[in-house]
Amino acid sequence: MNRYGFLGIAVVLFISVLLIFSAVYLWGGFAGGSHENYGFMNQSELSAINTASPGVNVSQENSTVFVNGSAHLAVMAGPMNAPSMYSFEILGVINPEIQITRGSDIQFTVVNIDNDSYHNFVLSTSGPPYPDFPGMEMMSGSSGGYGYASMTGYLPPENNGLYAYTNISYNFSSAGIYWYLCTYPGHAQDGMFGKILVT
Ligand SMILES: [Cu+2]
Repeated sequence: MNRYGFLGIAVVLFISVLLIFSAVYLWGGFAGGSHENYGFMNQSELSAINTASPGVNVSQENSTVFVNGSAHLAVMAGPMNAPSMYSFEILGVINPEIQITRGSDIQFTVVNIDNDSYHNFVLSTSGPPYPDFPGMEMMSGSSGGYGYASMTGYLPPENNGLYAYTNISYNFSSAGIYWYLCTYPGHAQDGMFGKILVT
């Protein structure tokens, strides 16, 4: 084999390694990253999940959602028809109080229905007032910070009729007060939060 043969083999090997690394990188980046952990649903799928599951009752006048036992709750982030875009909507109620019986496993399906902003959904033991960047303090766990129980990554805004969503489950094993909020800078500060009462 002459030197051009070796050169050819070297080039083929180089390109192969490059392709393999690219594939691993892209797969990891799109499928494995914690902040990419969401799917998309269309309008009819959204309508299908946005109903009260067994054990869930709503009081519009009291802005309260009652959950008796383990259940599923669909949470809409950034409803465009709300007085403020910094809102959650659960079963037609803006930033409702959620009352949960102790020991319940709640599966939240969080859907970003906003057409121009990212949102997330965080369960915390700390209530308002929230600072501009509550997420940083929750993550750091610094003293006087905001204890967080569970959180989703940021969901991108609606795009071409597709809504980003993710699921998050939490077992409310002890009685007390929790809060749900969006930690996108400024959102919780501007009112994107609600109370959870576990009894
Ligand atoms: Cu938000």
